Parts: sequence; structure tokens; C-alpha cells
Amino acid sequence: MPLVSGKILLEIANEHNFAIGAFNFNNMEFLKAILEAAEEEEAPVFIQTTESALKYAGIEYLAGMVHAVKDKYSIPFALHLDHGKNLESILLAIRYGYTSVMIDYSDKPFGENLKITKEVVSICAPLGIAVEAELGKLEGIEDGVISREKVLINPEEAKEFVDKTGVDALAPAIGTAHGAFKFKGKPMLDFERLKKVKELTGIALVLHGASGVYSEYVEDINKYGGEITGATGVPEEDVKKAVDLGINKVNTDTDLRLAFIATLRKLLAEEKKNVDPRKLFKPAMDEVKKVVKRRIKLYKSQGKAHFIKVRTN
Ligand code: TD3
Ligand code: ZN
Repeated sequence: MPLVSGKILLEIANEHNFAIGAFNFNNMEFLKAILEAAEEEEAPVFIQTTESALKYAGIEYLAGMVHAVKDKYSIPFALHLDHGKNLESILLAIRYGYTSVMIDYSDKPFGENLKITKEVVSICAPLGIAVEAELGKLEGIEDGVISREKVLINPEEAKEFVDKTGVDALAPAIGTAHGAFKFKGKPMLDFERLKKVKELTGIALVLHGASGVYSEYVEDINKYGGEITGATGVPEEDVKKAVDLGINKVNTDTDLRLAFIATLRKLLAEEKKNVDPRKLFKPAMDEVKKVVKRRIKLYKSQGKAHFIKVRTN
């Protein structure tokens, strides 16, 4: 099945109470690992690029690869712009055949966020392109801190935002953060708030900053010359609970990076005579593939590819 609209993926996941994995890529190695893993698990999937990925590789390369390989796979997948920061990025993604975009004005006042999101929906909806927006800020929260009201999503605001913008998906800030250092203390996700947002909006919800930061990769990175002591992620149990409470898309980037880098560090240390990058990248890709499969199972999207039925001609 070729590229499909993010709308259909979000709708089906919302209807059937599971989440679809959204994995970031910057190069051929990650893209291939993600698509192969999803194909083998018969899972629908989002493949996504941030603006910095586009800056690194160029949109011609990243979108070009996707369009060149899309018919090799039978699973439905959407090409998504992750954390689009302005209208120019959105328009660029549309020109390059993206089927889903995120407009992220979460660091701006509520009114501005609402206005730009409405505008993006008015452009994308007629084209069948899904729109995701974010409310609240992606910062780890600490126990008992009053500032949580300032950082996390306000469920009543979420209801107003969804009604007025017509977005397809909303990313609620509930205490997760991007990267390999998510929490100062114990992981704390505000599940009550998540539940309320789902009850009030009924919309497809997206969990950002969801990586598990698995200890086996952190240990290998530290063992072979890296220094990421104290790295922490979201426990798998918490991700599972979030999916049960209404999360329909889960973003994972850091876990793939850690798997890749841990493998590279280990091989570089062990194979001192190797000068062929492929002998490093292939095992690293295989490790990324393993993580993608693990996450797909965690989100309950394994075997769900056939739920998506779209006309392809
Ligand atoms: O939107 N993303 C991916 C890009 C974040 C910048 O690297 C996420 O929410 C993924 O979060 P995580 O937990 O993998 O860092
Ligand atoms: Zn994110």
C-alpha cells in the first residue's frame, strides 16, 4: 500500500483504542529499519522528520527516498512533519508529498496557537492531509510542584482548541520530555489529565517524548566511551497505560538513536581493523529494527495494518 493520509491512521487508531508508532528518521538507515520492522510486524506506521532532519539531509533526499521506496511495502504508512514551527515548513512539506503535519506553536500564547493551527487546518483539510497540534510544554514535572499548571495541558482549553481549530490530533503535555534525560526524579505522567482531555475532546491524542531509554543501550554507551550516566525514559508500563487512556500516536526518536549509537560504539571499540562503514551501519540498523518492533508491540499496533482500507488508485 502506498503512502496514506495520516487522517485515516489516526481515525482507525482512535476507533480501535490502540496507538500507531511514529518514528523519526534522518537518513536511509533509519528509514529502512523502520519500514522493514513495521512491514514484518504488519503494523501501520508514521515515519517522520523534524525541521532539523530536513536541515541535515535536505527534504529532497528524505522525501525522495520515501517516494522511491513506498511501493516496496504493503503496510499503510504516513509521512509526517514533526514539530513544524511555521507556515513555510508546512507548505514545504505539502509540496514534497507529506500526508500529515504538525504545527507546533506550543511555546506561544494560546490565542496565537489557535489562530495558526486553524489556518493550517484550512490549508491541509481540503488536501486530505492530517494536522497535529500541541498544547502545554514538553517538560518533565516534579512531584508537588505548583508550576505543573503552567506547563501541562489544560483540559478545558483543549476542548475549546479542538472545537475551534478542527485539528485531527492533539499532543497534550502530560509530563514527558524529549531526549535521554526526561526526569530529575521519578517519572511522573499526569494520567488524570490525559483522561480528562480524552473525555472532553474525543480526538486522537499523541504522546511525545515517550522513549523508554532502555538501560541495556545506556550501559553499552557508557561502557564503550560515552557519557550519558543518569539517562532516564518513560517506563513501558506508563506508555501502555497512556495508550489505554486514549493515546493514538506515540513519537519515538531517542530510543532509535540510543540503539544505533550503542551498536556503533561497541563495534568501533571491538573491530579495530574495520574501515567499511557498512559493517557498522548494518548491525546498527538491525538494532534499530529490534527497537521499532518492541515499540510497535507496546503500542498494540502489531497486526493492525489490515484495519486500514483505502483506495490506492
Ligand atoms: O517529536 N519527537 C521526536 C523528535 C524530538 C526531537 O529529537 C518526540 O516526541 C520523541 O521523543 P523522544 O522521547 O524519543 O526523545
Ligand atoms: Zn516531539
